[in-house]
Amino acid sequence: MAENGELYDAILVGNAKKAEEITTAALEAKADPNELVQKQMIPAMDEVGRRFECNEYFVPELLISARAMKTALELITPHLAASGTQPTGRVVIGTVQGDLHDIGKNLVASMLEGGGFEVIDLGVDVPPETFVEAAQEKSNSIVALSALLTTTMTMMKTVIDALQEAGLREKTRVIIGGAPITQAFADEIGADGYSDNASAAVGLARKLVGA
Ligand code: B12
Repeated sequence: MAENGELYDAILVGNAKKAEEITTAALEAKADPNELVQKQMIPAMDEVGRRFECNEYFVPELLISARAMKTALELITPHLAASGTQPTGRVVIGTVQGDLHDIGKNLVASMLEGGGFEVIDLGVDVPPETFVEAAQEKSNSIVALSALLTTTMTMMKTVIDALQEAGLREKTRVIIGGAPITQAFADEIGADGYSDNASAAVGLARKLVGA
């Protein structure tokens, strides 16, 4: 039997259909959605990453595991949102230009929604000007940037500079995250906050809006 959980196994082998069945059954049985995310889904993707690093998995395996993860996450998101409190603030979120990774970003977006934030998700490969336009349209937003590649993390500074140039920096809080990001990097580029996981991102966003 599954040592780390059946959902963990389904994501690890990239079986989206199984992941869907297990998630549906777990939610019907009133399993804690947050626990499924933290104890099975994220650890499964961590193991996928480890296998990729030691050449046990290649890009096709990453893709099918990512698809299984997304299938489960789509089912879980409404339940995370259902556990939320009062609307707390507004977050414009996206993965920076050049970067197509969106699992962590989607998780952060779901948790923020669950935490009562209105979330405007700009998707992946988002150019700096799109973040600026969204921040302009939705004033007093938190802009949340995700990057998973060391080659794209520098794009976060470009977004902060673009906000500054557009005269929006003062009224926009910028939070950043993703596997290669650190607090030191956040400090270096002048971001207002960093967290290494989706739950802490909610606490961080709440702190920044004074909730
Ligand atoms: C799945 C995956 C893919 C999938 C992505 C599918 C998708 N839809 O997202 C695919 C196959 C497309 C892919 C492609 C590539 N990938 Co890839 N990928 C991964 C993998 C295995 C897992 C990432 C993931 O989903 N983790 C699970 C989520 C839940 O974690 P997370 O993203 O870190 O997010 C959490 C926190 O970081 C934080 N967080 C994230 N964003 C934000 C934002 C804010 C505001 C906050 C506060 C917090 C926060 O909260 C999240 C939840 O707790 C990682 C390995 C790894 N260990 O990260 C490699 C990895 C990121 N990929 C890598 C590489 C090299 C690539 C490719 C270049 C491979 C290639 N040769 O084509 C391409 C690049 C494509 C591109 N232009 O973006 C490298 C990057 C190395 C580097 N130094 O930059 C990694 C690290 C693998 C490795 N060890 O070599 N990849």
